[in-house]
Amino acid sequence: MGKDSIDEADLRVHGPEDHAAGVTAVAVSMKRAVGHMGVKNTAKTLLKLNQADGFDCMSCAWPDPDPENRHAAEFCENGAKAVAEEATKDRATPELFARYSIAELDAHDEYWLGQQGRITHPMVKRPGGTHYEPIQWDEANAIIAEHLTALDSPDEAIFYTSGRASNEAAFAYQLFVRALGTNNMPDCSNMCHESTSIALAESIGIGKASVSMNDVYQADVILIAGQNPGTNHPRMLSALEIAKRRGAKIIAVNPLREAGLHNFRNPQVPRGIVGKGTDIADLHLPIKINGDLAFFQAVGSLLVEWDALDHDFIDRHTTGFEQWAEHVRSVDWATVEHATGLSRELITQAAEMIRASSKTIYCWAMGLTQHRNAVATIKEVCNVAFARGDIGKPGAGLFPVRGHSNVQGDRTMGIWERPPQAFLDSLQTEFGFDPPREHGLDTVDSIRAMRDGKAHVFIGLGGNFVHASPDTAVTAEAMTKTRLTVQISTKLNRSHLRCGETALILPTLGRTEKDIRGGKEQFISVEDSVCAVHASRGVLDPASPHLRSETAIVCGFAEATLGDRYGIRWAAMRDDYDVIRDHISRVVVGCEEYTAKVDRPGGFVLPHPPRDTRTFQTESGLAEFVASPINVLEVPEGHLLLQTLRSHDQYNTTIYGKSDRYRGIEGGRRVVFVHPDDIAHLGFSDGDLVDLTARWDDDDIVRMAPDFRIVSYDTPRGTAAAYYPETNPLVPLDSTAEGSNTPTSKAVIISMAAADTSRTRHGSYDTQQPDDTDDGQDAEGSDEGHKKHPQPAHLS
Ligand SMILES: Nc1nc2c(c(=O)[nH]1)N[C@H]1C(S)=C(S)[C@@H](COP(=O)(O)OP(=O)(O)OC[C@H]3O[C@@H](n4cnc5c(=O)[nH]c(N)nc54)[C@H](O)[C@@H]3O)O[C@H]1N2
Ligand SMILES: Nc1nc2c(c(=O)[nH]1)N[C@H]1C(S)=C(S)[C@@H](COP(=O)(O)OP(=O)(O)OC[C@H]3O[C@@H](n4cnc5c(=O)[nH]c(N)nc54)[C@H](O)[C@@H]3O)O[C@H]1N2
Ligand code: SF4
Ligand SMILES: [Mo]
Repeated sequence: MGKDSIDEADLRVHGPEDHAAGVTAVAVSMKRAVGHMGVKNTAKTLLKLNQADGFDCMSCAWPDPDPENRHAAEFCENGAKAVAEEATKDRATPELFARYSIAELDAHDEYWLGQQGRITHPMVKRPGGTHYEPIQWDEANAIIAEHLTALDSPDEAIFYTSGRASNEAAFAYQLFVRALGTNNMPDCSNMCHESTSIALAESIGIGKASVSMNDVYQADVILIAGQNPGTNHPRMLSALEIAKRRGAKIIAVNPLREAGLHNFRNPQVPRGIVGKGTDIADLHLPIKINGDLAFFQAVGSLLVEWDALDHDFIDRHTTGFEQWAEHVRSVDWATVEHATGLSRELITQAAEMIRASSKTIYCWAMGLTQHRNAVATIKEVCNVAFARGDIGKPGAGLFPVRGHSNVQGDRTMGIWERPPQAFLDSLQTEFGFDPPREHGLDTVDSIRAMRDGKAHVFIGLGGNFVHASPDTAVTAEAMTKTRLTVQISTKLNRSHLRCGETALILPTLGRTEKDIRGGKEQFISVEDSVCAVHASRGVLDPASPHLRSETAIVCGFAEATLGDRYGIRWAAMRDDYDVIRDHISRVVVGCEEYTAKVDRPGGFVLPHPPRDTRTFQTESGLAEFVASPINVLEVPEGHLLLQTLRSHDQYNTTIYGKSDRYRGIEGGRRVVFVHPDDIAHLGFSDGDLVDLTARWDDDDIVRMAPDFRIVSYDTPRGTAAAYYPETNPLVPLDSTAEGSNTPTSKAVIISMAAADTSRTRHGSYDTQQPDDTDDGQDAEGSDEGHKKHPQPAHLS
């Protein structure tokens, strides 16, 4: 597959930009919006985007300012692109599915698939079929019911959720899954901020950010580690600009000098258009990939050495300080410098800024969470915050910036394979059945279960499981072994093509669209990164009359499967989301009077004990200092440590376009960014075409992604960067974070070899497709499948 795997003929490399946004951002937003939606719908949607009476941006989970402080244009370039992508006038109709077989569709890349437009009809692939064909909703629901009922145990089914689902859909979905009898609810969070959820739960008793937007404006110092806000949370730059104008200092901890961390030209104000913009980072630490645990520990060590500690907070609210202080006092600077690639002077400068600040906010995203030591690293961030008393006071706090726009809300609503017992108790009281208590499967374990023939049905509430998950070849193969896959989707993606024996595509309304049910206009609700929950109402007519909302789809197959088991009123919930919200009011802590509260302008903020009252519902009842050893990830000679990241023109596996303006890439995505000295050292030249190979010492599989152009780039020696999802075939399924099981997408040990141009060209991951992956090995003779190799040990 992937016609454009090698010949990204238009690829041009300009070198990175020194600022983010500016007038180009506005021009790009408008061009995309008008190109996809036309002038009328552009005006209709963009003016309602992120407004109190409009719809919530479906892109990232960055919070909105208070309703009275919102601009008329309260969105960014990437928000506009997300809207354009959903509200496009293009349609993937039954004719498209009749014209192309599944195999032919699979020959195209993710960009092409998305460009076919919105799916208009429920579609089915029947056993042995080569094409998708239209199907009626009732029959689709009957197929789901039949397959689920036929299982020996409900634990043989997997119910995935991507973080765009509304609170109402998520609540109904988890209710259905638990009434069926399983907690097999993997979600995109498992690949995203799971390390955060686990670390924070242990350190502060709740897995969410302890700050509000106003805190961001008031902070003295904002530290941003492992996050690229200019692309992935662009409106964060507006908030940082406000903070900076009030005197805040910003520290960026990032292997790359990302344009958005450098300078921001706010297109909403004149100085952003004609002026030089606002410099963002006062201090940039170009850390080596995976060096953050050592970095934060070194900062902690200096704070202890200087006695720059909030003793009052430490005495009253924390436990474990002495052991931690003892541990960091003996930090070995040579190890720190080796792990971080940073000098002691630079780290000291950062620590001095934190010492001088009476209120610091610590932000992080995937650069911290997708590592083997991610949970320990995030606990180390907490340690530093505790040492400074930076939690539960204005202008300070922990700020994991969430990805998908409602990923946090989905968790609040119970989408979790490890649900808290108290949540299950409330569910039991409300609905009168005893929900399953044992933990379910997360994303990685779900892949294993399907691969090993232990799970036979996969249902995805949004997302693109096949291409978002690690080890693409293994995941794709696992999916094709199932009896039934069901994808609730807006647009075509890889997961529709690497599917089960029977496969359903259930097309859904998106956020931009009006949702009329039971004769009235329904609204949905979402939660952002700072625990603010509010309503969202679409404005456009649905892309097709055959679409149903996610909530209606879930209630539909739930009723078909469970009938009136436990007396759950699926039809009532489907036709009036207030009925679901009444249940939420009684089941979810902090959501009393949910419908009324959520529908006020700006909604309401969920309780957060550490933020609100400095109370910590941990095992000890206190904020917990945790000491962790520093394990340096050693990369063997001849190899590089690869991080897989997002371009400025994609939303996860949805590719909007093939450029990455801020990093100076145009017209192609198969590039690998490498330091010029490493390029020379490894015997290559800038622009060479290479195959990337990854090895993982716990198995003997050689994973390969072909045909990447080397781009000389300012990344620390020994490290490399390339885009997700093209590089997902390189991420080993078993290489996950300790404690959270999150794939280590930011630390893959790779080597480069001159591209094998004699090979028949395939795209992205088909080259990984072994003849038979049953045991992860492939038949001899397959040119580029999984090959057995003796493995050097290279992780310490
Ligand atoms: N436009 C757009 N917006 C998005 C998304 C999108 O795809 N497109 N995705 C959404 C989702 S689901 C998420 S989770 C977020 C993701 O938001 P980010 O986490 O910002 O996304 P990534 O592109 O993965 O970028 C990771 C950043 O971490 C840095 N990094 C990599 N390894 C390390 C390390 O070891 N240490 C440190 N300190 N830094 C490191 C990289 O250089 C990069 O700047 O964005 C959300 N918003
Ligand atoms: N190598 C590598 N892998 C990664 C990451 C990485 O950094 N590197 N990041 C990980 C992270 S942070 C995440 S969150 C996951 C993302 O994993 P997913 O959430 O599974 O993937 P997405 O690409 O966001 O899903 C896109 C699909 O969602 C569907 N969709 C869009 N809008 C809607 C809607 O409103 N409703 C419904 N029902 N469907 C809709 C469309 O059909 C679209 O094709 O990927 C992870 N994988
Ligand atoms: S910052 Fe995120 S939520 Fe806000 S408009 Fe941009 S993409 Fe949408
Ligand atoms: Mo994410």
